[in-house]
Amino acid sequence: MAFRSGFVSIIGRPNAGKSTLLNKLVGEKVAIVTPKPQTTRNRILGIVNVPARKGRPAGQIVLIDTPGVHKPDSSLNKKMMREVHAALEGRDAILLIVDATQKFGPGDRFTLDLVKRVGGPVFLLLNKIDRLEKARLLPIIAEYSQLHDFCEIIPISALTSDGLELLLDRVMAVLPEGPRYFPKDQITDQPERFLAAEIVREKVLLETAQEVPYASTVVVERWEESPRLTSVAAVVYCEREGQKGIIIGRRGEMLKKIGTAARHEIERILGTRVFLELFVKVRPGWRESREFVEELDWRKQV
Ligand SMILES: Nc1nc2c(ncn2[C@@H]2O[C@H](COP(=O)(O)OP(=O)(O)OP(=O)(O)O)[C@@H](O)[C@H]2O)c(=O)[nH]1
Ligand SMILES: [Mg+2]
Repeated sequence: MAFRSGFVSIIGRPNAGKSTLLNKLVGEKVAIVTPKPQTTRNRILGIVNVPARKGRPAGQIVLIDTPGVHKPDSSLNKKMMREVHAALEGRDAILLIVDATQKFGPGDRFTLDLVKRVGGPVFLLLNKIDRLEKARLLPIIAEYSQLHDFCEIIPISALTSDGLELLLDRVMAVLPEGPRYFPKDQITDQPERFLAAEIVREKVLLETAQEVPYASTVVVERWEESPRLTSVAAVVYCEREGQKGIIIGRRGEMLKKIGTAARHEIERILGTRVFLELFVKVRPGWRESREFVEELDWRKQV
């Protein structure tokens, strides 16, 4: 059977489990994951090399993780929705993922309409079935099949990998014959320094509450590599002095905790020791600045 390949976007509401699914299918962490909605702010490519197995050809799936579909207010949120729209264009298939433990609401309706407008094969993934009683699944499948002519409705757990082999089989079946777009050992197109900034941001999101996670962003300002040590300086931007105080914490304890957790993870990914310096700066209203928000996009930087 001939090699197949294609571009497949993962679309869904905030917190549905898009980035968890991306990481599971890629087999490495390429996108950050937190329990807070609106964690992902950019399109993130993850490359999956699918081995042949009975009845399935070998191939390469280029997955595109996206920010959760929401009603944008700030410049940051508008940028996030532009990323979603960019991911919808010219794809070979779409994975529409929903949290099956949540009731279908107006936000889900809006997301579905968005996906319907672009056409092409759409798989509906009912995620988080590890938290759902089996008996509840059938009525949910019946309800969704009324809403759109999905290619297939597949119950999965991105957390436990339940249903993911089936998903790969089904996606491969709709992909065209095509080349290997990326070398076999490449898992993402993000530069390491951007992934490092994301990991710091993940720790800020995990450690802080209320408005602080949403008002924070991370920029790597210095990146120096030697064979055994990577030296990184990053700035955590927030919008107010009070938020800065929270991120730094009493006697700097919070920032230390964020830095240590991030450093361990970046060391694991890079395979070198990492010297990580973090600074916190206030930039009032940065989320409203279209210019600043665009500057944050690594695709604009490289
Ligand atoms: N129980 C369970 N939890 C899951 C599953 N998939 C994801 N989660 C959890 O759901 C939360 C959100 O996961 P993410 O992967 O960040 O969701 P997302 O859709 O990328 O969210 P945004 O980036 O904010 O749009 C995290 O706490 C995950 O651990 C699943 O299959 N089962
Ligand atoms: Mg995400």
